[in-house]
Amino acid sequence: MRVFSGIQPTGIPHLGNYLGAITNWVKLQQAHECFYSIVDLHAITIQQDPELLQRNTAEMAAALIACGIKKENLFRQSKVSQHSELGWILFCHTPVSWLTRMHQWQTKSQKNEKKLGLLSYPVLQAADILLYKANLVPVGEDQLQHLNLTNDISKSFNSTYKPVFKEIKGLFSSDKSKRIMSLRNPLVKMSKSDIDASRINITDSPDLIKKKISKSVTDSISGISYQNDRPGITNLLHILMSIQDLQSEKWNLDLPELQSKVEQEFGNKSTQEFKKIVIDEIVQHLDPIREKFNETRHIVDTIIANGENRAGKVASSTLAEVHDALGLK
Ligand code: AQP
Repeated sequence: MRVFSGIQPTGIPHLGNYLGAITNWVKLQQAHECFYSIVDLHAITIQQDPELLQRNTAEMAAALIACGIKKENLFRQSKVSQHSELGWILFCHTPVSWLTRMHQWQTKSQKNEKKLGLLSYPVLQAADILLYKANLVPVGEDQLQHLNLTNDISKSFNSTYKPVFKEIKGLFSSDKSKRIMSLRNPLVKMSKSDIDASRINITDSPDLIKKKISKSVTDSISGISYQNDRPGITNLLHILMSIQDLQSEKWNLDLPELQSKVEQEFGNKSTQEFKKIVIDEIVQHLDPIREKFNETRHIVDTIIANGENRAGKVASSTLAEVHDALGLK
C-alpha cells in the first residue's frame, strides 16, 4: 500500500502531532511504501518570517528523523514542484462552496486575513495526497473533513476526465490519541499555533515538561477517574495511556474496563501525584528523541535530498497522466 501524510513546519511537533499522527507514520514504514512531506507551502498560508521558516523546516526534518521516520521517506513539499502544479489544476476544478464550508477555514479566517491561499489550501492538500496515488493517509481527527474533500475532488475529476486518481482512506490513531487537547484549555486541540504553555513539544527539556504538566488545567474533584466531564484529567490520561500503549497496548480496553483499570491504578492518587506519574512517563519517552534531535538538527538539508528525488519521480509520473487526461500534451 502507498501511504502519504504531511506536517507543517510551523514549530517543533507537539505530543498531539506525535501521538495523533507521527507514531502511525513510523509503524507504517515497516510494511508500506511511505511518503512523508514537510508541507512548507501550507505553512505560508499564514505569513511566515523567512529565516524562521527555514529554521523550522530543518528542525521539523530533524524532529521527524528523531521520532523514527526514515530520511528517504521524507521531503519538503516546495522542492517537488508537481505539488503546486497539480494544486493549480485542482483549483480550476473545485467549487468555492466546497471550501467555504471547511471548519478550518471558518476558524482560521476569523483570526487571519482572508487570503486565497488560506481558503484553497485543502485543495493543495488534496493534490499532495493524489500525486502519490496514496491508499492510506495517517492523520489526526482534525483532518477528516479535508480527507473527505480530497475524495470528492478526485471523484469529480475522474468522472469529468479520466480515472486517474484512487480513493483514499484516513488512518486515525486510537480514540485516546486522535485528538490530544491543549494543556491550558482541554476543550480545544493541542496546536503549534497556540501559546507554548498549552503543549508539550517533543524536544522540551524535563524541566519544561514538569512545569507545563504541573500547571495544566484540570479540576477540583478529588481522586483520578476516566470520565467525560473531566476533560483536563482525561487528556492527561490519554497522553499517559497512548505513550504506554506504544510499548504494551495495556490500555487497549473497552470503556468499562478502562474506567475500572484507571480506578485501580490511580483512583486514590491526588491530582499532583498523578501529574508526577504523567511527567515521568513523558520525560522518559521523549529523552532519546530529544537527544537524537540534537545530534541531527544541523545536517538535515543534505540528508533529505534523496527523499525529494524519490518523491519527484512518482509525482511527475502522476502529473503526466493528469496532463494527458486534460489534453495538456
Ligand atoms: N492535537 C492533536 N491531536 C492529534 N493529532 C493532531 N494533529 C495536529 N494536532 C493534533 C495531527 O498532526 C498532523 C500534522 O498537523 P499540522 O502540521 O497541521 O499540525 P498542527 O499542530 O495542527 O499545526 P498548527 O500549525 O498548529 O496548525 P493549526 O493551529 O491550524 O491546527 C496532522 O495529521 C494532524 O491531524
